[in-house]
Order: sequence, then structure tokens, then C-alpha cells
Amino acid sequence: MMSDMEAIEAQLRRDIDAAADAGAIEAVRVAALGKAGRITALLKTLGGMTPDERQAKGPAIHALRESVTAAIAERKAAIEAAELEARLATEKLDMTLPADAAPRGSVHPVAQVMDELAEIFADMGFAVATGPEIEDDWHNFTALNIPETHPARAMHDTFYFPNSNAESHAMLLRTHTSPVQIRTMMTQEPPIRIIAPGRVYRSDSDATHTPMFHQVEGLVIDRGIHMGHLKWTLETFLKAYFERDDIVLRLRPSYFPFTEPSAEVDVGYKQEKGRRIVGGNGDDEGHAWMELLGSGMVNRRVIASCGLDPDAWQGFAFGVGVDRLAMLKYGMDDLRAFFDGDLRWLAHYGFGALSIPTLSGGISA
Ligand code: 2NL
Repeated sequence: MMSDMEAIEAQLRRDIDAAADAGAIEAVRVAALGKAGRITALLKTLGGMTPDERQAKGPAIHALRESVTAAIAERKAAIEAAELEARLATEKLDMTLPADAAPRGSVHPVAQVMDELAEIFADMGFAVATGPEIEDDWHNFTALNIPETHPARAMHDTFYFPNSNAESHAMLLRTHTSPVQIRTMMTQEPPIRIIAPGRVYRSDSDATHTPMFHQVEGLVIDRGIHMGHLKWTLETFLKAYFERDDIVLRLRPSYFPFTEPSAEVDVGYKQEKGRRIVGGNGDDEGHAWMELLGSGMVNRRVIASCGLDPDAWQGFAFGVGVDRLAMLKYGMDDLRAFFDGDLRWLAHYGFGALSIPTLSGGISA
């Protein structure tokens, strides 16, 4: 028996010393200590012994199991250390290599222009207001002095939600950002100075109209506001936006139900290499006028709809298409390309994420 165990131990120690890699040492472990291993078999013989026999032979068998287990663990650690050493010696990582080029996104011109507008108007004391794109017809029409029967409602080609009927709380996609201003007048005390930029929707689709487009409206409510404030604000805004001092405005009488009086605002421009360059007097040689904004003094009925006293508070408002502003400044000629999601178009017309417009840095620099 004793010589049996000595033979097993001697053989296992030779196998352990001969194991050259992780697979080999594992095979030795299974052959010795696994379910059908030789030491496991020895341990099983203890079960069939009398207590005296077990007391006599048990300690040696357990000692053998422990010394073989320790020898295997030691050999395994040595093999792992040698394998790591070999990898460190052969595998090299050049930390000075350039990283793989990751695809880089860009800021859409519409987003960039909205940031420019926020920056320009912030400098004049305007806050940015936002609101829901799904509106009810009271905030989108009724509060703006556009009653159910008013022809202006048909003008808007509104997207209504199913089960909307004219009488009861029709839900719709907002046709302008005016409802944001209505909500602001109903929840904030004047004086109010806000711009409301965002997506608006009209059932209209051709080369120059997309069913979704972007608008920014502005609103000032204070005491003693008059059209001089409106004209100065628009002139200051357009000079900052187009980054030139020679912007000339022409105000033409117009009609909107939500303003009285109302004025269409034209700017002078000239055609250069097939592009419209904003600036100069539209009546000058080589120049013409282009309609750019709608504006006016907020209708008393709109002020009253929002729970304010129109004898105490006056205001002006305006609306302008953001997509058109972007096209005029950055020279794109097809509105539909704005919303195609073509990455080549974005690579060409998009802005770097860090080119943040500031007045001090040059608004589009
Ligand atoms: C246009 C015309 C305009 C307004 C929008 C407005 C909003 C309130 C009250 C009164 Cl809450 N007016 N907005 C006023 C005049 C014109 O937009 O041609 N937009 C592209």
C-alpha cells in the first residue's frame, strides 16, 4: 500500500513537472483529483475500511492529496507567469499611433441659425420660450382672433388630429409658434420679451414649401410700446444676423388677424452670381425688395384673450421663417434638402459642434 502511494506520488510529480502549458496541468489535475482521478480513488478506499484501518491510513492519503494539490497550484502559477512573460515580450502596443477616425456629426444649419437668433435677441433682453407642437385650436387660432369661421383658418392648411371637430377642443399640429406666446402671456406678468423658435406644420408641399418648417416669432408686451420699438428691434436684429450695417427695411401695410396695424417687412437686396445678397436700399440701381417678415402691434383682442388689460399693456409681434433665413445667409437653394437627412449635404452645410455663435466672436464665425 505504502509503496503504491509512493509510486503514485512519484508519477504525479513527474507529470506535474512535465506539464508545459495550462491545458497540460489541467489534464494532470483531472487525472489526479478529478472524479475518476487516482487520488480520488484512494480517498474512496477509506469508505470501505474499519475505523482502525482508516485511522492508520487516512492521514497519509490526505497528506498526499494536499501535497499534490499544492504542487499542481504551484506549477499552474509558474505556467501562467511564463505565459504572461511571453506575451509581454512579443505583443507591442504603439500608443503613438493615431486613433481610428470616428464618424463626426455636424450641427444642422437650422439649429445653428436658431442659436444665432437666441444669441442676438438675448442681447436685446429677449428670453427663449418653447411650447407643445400638438396644440388645441383655442391656443393656435381662437386666442389669436382667428374664430372658427374666419377665412384665415383655411389659409393655414391645418393638420387636424382624427376625431377633431370644429366646435369642441380640436387638436392639431401648430401652424405657427404664436400659441407659445399666448401661453406665455397667460402665465407671466408683463413686461414680456420673448422669442419662440420651433417646428410648425402646414399641409403644403412643393419646391418652396415643406409640410414641416421652422419659424421664430417675437413678442414684446410692456407699457407704451409702439411701432418705433418694432422697427428698431427688427432693424437691429437683421443687422446683427446678416452681419452688415447697410440693411434697409421697408414696412408695407398688411393684414393679420392677430396684429393691428400690421406690416409686412421687406429688405433690400441685390442679385450676385445667382445669389441674393441682403443689403442696400431696394429702390437703388441693381437692387430689389424681398418680403422677409410679418409683424404688427398685437391686436387688443389678443391681449384681452390672455387676461391682460389692453388699455394698460401694448405690444408688438413678428414672425419669420428660420429655414428661409438660413438659406439667405448660407446660400442653400433647395429647401427640401434641409429635411432629406443626406449626410453629404450636412457635411457641406453643417457646422462644427463647437462653433457656438456669440456677438463678440462674430455671430457666424
Ligand atoms: C409671418 C407673420 C406674424 C405674429 C406673427 C403674433 C403672435 C401673437 C400676437 C400677435 Cl401671440 N402676433 N405673431 C404677428 C405678425 C406676423 O407672422 O409672415 N410669419 C412668417
